[in-house]
Amino acid sequence: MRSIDRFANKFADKTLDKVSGMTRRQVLRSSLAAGVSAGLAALLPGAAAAQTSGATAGSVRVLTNSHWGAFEAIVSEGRLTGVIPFAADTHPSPMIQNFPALVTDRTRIAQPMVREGWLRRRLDSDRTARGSEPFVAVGWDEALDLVAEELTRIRAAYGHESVFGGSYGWGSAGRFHVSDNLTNRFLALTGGYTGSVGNYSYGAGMVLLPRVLGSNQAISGPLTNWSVIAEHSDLVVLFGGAAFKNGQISWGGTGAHTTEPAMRAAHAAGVKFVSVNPVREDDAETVGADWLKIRPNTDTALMLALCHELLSGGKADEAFLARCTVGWERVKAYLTGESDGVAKSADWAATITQIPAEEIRALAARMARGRTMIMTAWSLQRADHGEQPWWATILLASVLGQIGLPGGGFGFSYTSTNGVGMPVGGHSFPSPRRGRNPVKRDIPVARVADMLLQPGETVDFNGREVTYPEIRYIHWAGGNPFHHHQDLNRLSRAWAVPETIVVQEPWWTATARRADIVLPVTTTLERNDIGASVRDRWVVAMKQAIAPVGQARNDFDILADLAERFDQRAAFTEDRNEMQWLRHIWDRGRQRGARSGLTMPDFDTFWAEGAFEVPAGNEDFVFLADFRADPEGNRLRTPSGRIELFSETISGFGYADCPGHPAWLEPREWLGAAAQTQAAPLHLISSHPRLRLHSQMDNAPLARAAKIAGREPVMIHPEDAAARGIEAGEVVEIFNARGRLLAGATLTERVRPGVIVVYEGAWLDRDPERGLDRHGNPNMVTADHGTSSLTQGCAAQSCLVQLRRHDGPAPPVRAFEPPATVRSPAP
Ligand SMILES: Nc1nc2c(c(=O)[nH]1)N[C@H]1C(S)=C(S)[C@@H](COP(=O)(O)OP(=O)(O)OC[C@H]3O[C@@H](n4cnc5c(=O)[nH]c(N)nc54)[C@H](O)[C@@H]3O)O[C@H]1N2
Ligand SMILES: Nc1nc2c(c(=O)[nH]1)N[C@H]1C(S)=C(S)[C@@H](COP(=O)(O)OP(=O)(O)OC[C@H]3O[C@@H](n4cnc5c(=O)[nH]c(N)nc54)[C@H](O)[C@@H]3O)O[C@H]1N2
Ligand SMILES: [Mo]
Repeated sequence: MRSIDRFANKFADKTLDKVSGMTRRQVLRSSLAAGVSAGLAALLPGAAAAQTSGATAGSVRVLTNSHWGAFEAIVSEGRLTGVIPFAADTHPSPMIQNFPALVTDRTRIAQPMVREGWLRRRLDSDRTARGSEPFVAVGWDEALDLVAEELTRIRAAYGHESVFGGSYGWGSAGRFHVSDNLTNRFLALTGGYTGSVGNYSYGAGMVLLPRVLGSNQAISGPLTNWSVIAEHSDLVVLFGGAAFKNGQISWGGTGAHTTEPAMRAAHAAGVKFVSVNPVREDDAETVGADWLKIRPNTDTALMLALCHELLSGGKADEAFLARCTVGWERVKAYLTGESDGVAKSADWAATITQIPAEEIRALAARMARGRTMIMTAWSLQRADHGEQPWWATILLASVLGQIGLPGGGFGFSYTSTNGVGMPVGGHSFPSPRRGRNPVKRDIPVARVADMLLQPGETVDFNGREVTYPEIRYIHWAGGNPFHHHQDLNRLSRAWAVPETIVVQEPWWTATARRADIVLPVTTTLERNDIGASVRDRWVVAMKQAIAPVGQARNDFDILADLAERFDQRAAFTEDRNEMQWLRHIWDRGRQRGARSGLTMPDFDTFWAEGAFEVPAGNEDFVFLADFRADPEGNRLRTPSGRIELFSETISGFGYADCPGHPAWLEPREWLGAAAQTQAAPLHLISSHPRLRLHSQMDNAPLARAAKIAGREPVMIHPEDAAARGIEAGEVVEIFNARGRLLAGATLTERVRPGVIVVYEGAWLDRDPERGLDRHGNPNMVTADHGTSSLTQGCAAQSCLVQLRRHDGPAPPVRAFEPPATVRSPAP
C-alpha cells in the first residue's frame, strides 16, 4: 500500500483544515481521542495489521469496496481471515469486520434449490407453502432449464407483462455486478417484463421535487458543501437528524467516511445545531444539538408555524419570495388562515407537534437571526403525505430567503447517507444497460403487493393512471422484499398469487426461502468489480479475494446462461467476460472524466495500483447560488422557472391527498388521532439500523451480538414500559390489526414517551398461523399504502401499535437456520 505521508497529504482535505483550523493530523487525533475512530490506527504502518486478527505470515491482502466502506481482505490459504479498513478512511464502519464470518456463514445457499411441492406438482402445488416447505438440491443445468421453461410457458400463455422484474434492492457495491440491472437486461432481451419505478428511500420526494424545483439535485447533489456550512452557517436545523449511523453507508461503495468528520468539524468551527426528532440520536448530542422532541409525522405543522411566525413578525423575505418563487400569495393566505379559517400559528402547531408554542417562536427567531441551513432527512417523507414535510422545508427556506447564500437554504440528504456535501466531481461510471423493455408497464415500486392482489385495478400516480397487470412469474435478484415491504402478512397473501418465483441470493433470506427456484450467488469477495459512487472520491479496484463459496455463481454468469437458452447470450454479454466488462466500464468512465477535465490512468494502471482518487471538486459550492443571482438567466426546470410554492400542475391533478401547496394533512395514523390511539397508543418508528444495512448483515456477528433475548431490540420510554409492567431485557409483543412481532425491550429516555423504535431489517421468522414474527421485523405491523396519489411512495413511518409483555416461554428464533432440504422429490 501507499505510505502514510502520501495518504496524509492526499487526504489532507483542505475542507477540514480550513474549518477546524487544525492540521489534518490534529483532526484525526482529536476524533480518535473522542473515541470515534479506528482510522488513525489504519494510517500508521504496522498498526493496522496488529489491530486486526487474522493477519498471519503467508497471508495476502486484497483491496475491495462495499456499501459499508473499502477494506483490505486478508486471505490465508484461500480463506478470508480478517479485514483492514482502507487506509484513507479515517472513520471506517465497524461493520466491515463482519465479512470473514459472513461470507461462509451457515446461511449461505450451497447450491441451486427447488421447492419440493413446486418440483413435484408445479401448478397444483400449495403456493401458500412457500417459506415453509423443504427444498430439493438440484444441479445448475437443471435449475436453469426449469427457469427457462417456466418463463417460456408463462409468457406464451399470458404475455410478457405477466413477468415481474421490478426486483428492487440494494444488492452489493460495484458498477458491473449490479443484480437488478442485469436481471432487467436479461428479461428485456428475451421479450420484456413489468418493471418498477422509484425507490423506497425517497419515493415521495423524487416525484415531488422535479415539480417544485425542476430537478432532484436537492437529493442527489451537489449540495452546499460542509466547508461552506462550517464557515458561514450560524445554525443548522436538522429535521430527522443527526444520525451518523446512516452515514456509514453509501450505495455503490464508500472509500472514505466523511459525514461524521464534516459535522464534527462544523461543530468545532462554532456552528450550532438543533435536532427536531422524536428520538434523541446520540450523534446529535455529539454536535451539541438542542433536542426538540416532536411528535412523529407532525413536522409539516411545525414548519408551517415557523413560516407563520416569520411572516407575522415581519421577517419573511418578501423580496426573495417575489423574485425567486411563485405562489407565495396563496400560501400566505393559507398560513394566515385567510383561505381556510385556521391560522398556522405557533399555538396551533403546539397542539399538533406537542412542542410548546414559546419554543416554536424562539426557534423562528433564532433561524431568522443569522445564517440558517435546514437539513431534512429522507425518513420524513417515508410517511403518509410524505411530500408535505419536504415541500414545507422548501417553503420555510424560501420564507427565510437564504436559499443560494453560503451556509443558508436547505438540503435533503446530509444525514441520510455518506458523502453528501463533500466536494466530489467529474467522475461517473456506467453499469451494463438495462436495455429497452418492450413492455411499457412500470408500477410505482412500493405498490408491489397491490399489483399482485389487485390485477386490472388502476391507481393514480404523478398525474397518470397505472393499471396493474396480472403477474404469474417473479424474478428477484439483489433485494429482500420480505424485509423491505410493509405489512408482511399482506405481502405473504400477495406472494401466493404468482405461479413461479425465482430468486437469486447469496444467503437464505426470508425472500430466498419463499422462492420456488433459488439460485445461489457470489458475494463481492468472490468476483472482480469496480467500486465507485458519485458521492465518493475513491474508485476502487474490487479484486476477487476468495473462490466462490459452495456452488455460488455470479448474477452475470447465471443470466448469461439463461440468455443462452433464449439465443441471446451474445446480446446479453456483448461478447465480454468479467474482466473485459471492467475494462470497458473503466474506459467509458475515463472518457466521461476527460470531458469534464479529469485525467485518469488507463485500466491496467488503475487495476495494478488498486485505487484512483478523484480530485476534490469545487469546495465553495453553494446550492442554487446561480439561480439566486439571476433567476431569469438560470431558470429552474419548473413551468414557471422558479421555486413553485404553489404548483398549478399538482393542483390541476385534483388529488385530495396532495393539494397545490404544502399543507398540514393529518396522517392516516398518528398520535393525534384519538379514535385510533385507544387500541394502538404508541407510534412505531422503524429507522435504519445502526449495525447492519437493512437486512444485510443481520446474520453477522455485530448485529447478532446486539439482539436482546435473541430478538431485535425495541426502544421504549421508561414511562411506557412501567405502565405495562415491562422491564429491560424482557420479550415484548408489538401488535396492531395488521400483525404482530416479538422484540427485546430496551428502556431509554432517548425516545419521546408514546414513541417506540424498532430498526428495520431483522430477518423474518414468521409464524403463518398467528401472523407473528418471532424475531422482530417491524414491517409485520407497518401499513401498506402509498404516500399520496401523487407519489405512491413507501409510508412505513406512519404506524400506530400497542405493546405488551410476552408472558410464558418465548418461541425460539429460527431466522438464521437454513430451511430443510430433501434429496429428491418424494414420489
Ligand atoms: N419499516 C421500514 N421498512 C423499510 C424502510 C424503513 O425505513 N422502514 N426503508 C426502506 C428503504 S429506504 C429501503 S432502501 C429498503 C431496502 O430493502 P432491500 O434493498 O431489499 O434490503 P437489503 O437487506 O439491502 O436487501 C438486499 C439483498 O440483496 C442481496 N444481495 C447482496 N449482494 C447481492 C448480489 O450480488 N446478487 C444478488 N442476487 N443478491 C445480492 C442481499 O443478501 C440482500 O438480501 O427497505 C425499505 N423498508
Ligand atoms: N447504518 C445504516 N445506514 C443506512 C442504511 C441502513 O440500513 N443502515 N440505509 C441507507 C438507506 S437505503 C437510506 S434510504 C437512508 C435512510 O436515511 P433516513 O431516512 O434519514 O434514516 P432513518 O434512520 O429512517 O431516519 C432518520 C431519523 O429520522 C427520525 N425520524 C423518524 N420519523 C420522524 C418524524 O416524523 N419527524 C422527525 N423530525 N424525525 C423523524 C428518526 O428518529 C431518525 O433519527 O439510510 C442509509 N444509511
Ligand atoms: Mo433506502
